[in-house]
Amino acid sequence: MNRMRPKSIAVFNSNDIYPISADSVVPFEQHRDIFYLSGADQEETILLLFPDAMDKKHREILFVRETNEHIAIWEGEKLTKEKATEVSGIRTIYWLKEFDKVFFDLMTEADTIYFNTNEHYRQAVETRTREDRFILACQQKFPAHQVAKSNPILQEIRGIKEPEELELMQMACNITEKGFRRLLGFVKPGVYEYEIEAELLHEFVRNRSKGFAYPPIIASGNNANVLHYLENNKACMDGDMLLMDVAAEYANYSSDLTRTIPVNGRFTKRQKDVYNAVLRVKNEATKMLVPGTLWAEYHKECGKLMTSELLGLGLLDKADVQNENPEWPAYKKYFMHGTSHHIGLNTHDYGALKTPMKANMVFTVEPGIYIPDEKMGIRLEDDVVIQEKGEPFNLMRNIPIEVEEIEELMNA
Ligand SMILES: [Mn+2]
Repeated sequence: MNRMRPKSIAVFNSNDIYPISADSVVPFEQHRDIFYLSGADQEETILLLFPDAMDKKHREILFVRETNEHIAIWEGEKLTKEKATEVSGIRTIYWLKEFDKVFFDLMTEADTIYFNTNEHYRQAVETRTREDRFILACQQKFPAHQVAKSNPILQEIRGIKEPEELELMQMACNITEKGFRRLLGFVKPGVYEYEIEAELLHEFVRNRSKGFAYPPIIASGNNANVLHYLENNKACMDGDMLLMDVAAEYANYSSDLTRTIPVNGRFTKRQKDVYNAVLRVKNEATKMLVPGTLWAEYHKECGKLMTSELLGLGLLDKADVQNENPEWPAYKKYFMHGTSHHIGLNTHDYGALKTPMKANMVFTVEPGIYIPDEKMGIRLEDDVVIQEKGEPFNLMRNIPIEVEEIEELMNA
């Protein structure tokens, strides 16, 4: 609210419950902005912020769907007014059916309306969200109001994590750790990728996670060279590597882990060499995640680290590098994705990307080397918190990553 213009209102809507067909729906996932701002994890909820409201009780209002005994019996407990205050800290709670009237009245006091558009750098939304429908209706009804964007404010504040958020993210990482340790004793030649998925889900859910923070990638052999492989339906073969990009959510916060292990529990010399090259890039890249670093520059430096490792592995030669196209450097043949993204309430979270990094931003670090000719794709990924001073704090510091430790645990 401190960053809003004078005499302005901001409105945030819940996500819809998305239909499948007939009466089936996708399990509800709250829009992360209204969740971040209010803690309300329920459909058909609206948050309204109006710092200059003439009536002080209208500075913050949460509108929730009116609950009753019938809803309680069929759908379970929904937010009552008291419970909504308890969850959000907001004193003024109205039923949703009062929204139009209250909103019209407040809009007559306001000059500007903040709309919550989705400006995430990777967004590709084709459906019309509840937020989109609100914006269209509002523009029709209040054509003389000025319009402003909530998104840049949210990108900035959500990008820098509060201590409470870091605690929840650590919890998510700890649950992920339990899942990973469980599967180290489970993976062996002949196991199907989906069996590993089931082991992970079991461990996540019994630790009070809703499940995977994002669709799990469990990719043995050459499946690891399909970056967004989601089938998870092949048998893991003796001698192959197994790439797993799998992590738990906790309290709507994501963790994001990648580990690559040998199916039979022992790395070959070549597998170990490629693995350790990726690990060195990860460790060196992590050191660059300090306040002041620019995301774009960081990625250039990661490219240089990777180039030198690929030369060492004999995958590139000097001529490849000397003749490389600066727009698509030679290393991209084996490492074609980014090294880091913000992580938080969304796995690819909000956060400033064009201004220098700041303390308490949380980033993944996830270099990889993909060699289809050698039936191998190796990626390693941890989540780290930028510190005021010194190297970042690794939320996944306890999850095994060294070759020796992986081999020991797989053969215990
Ligand atoms: Mn990631």
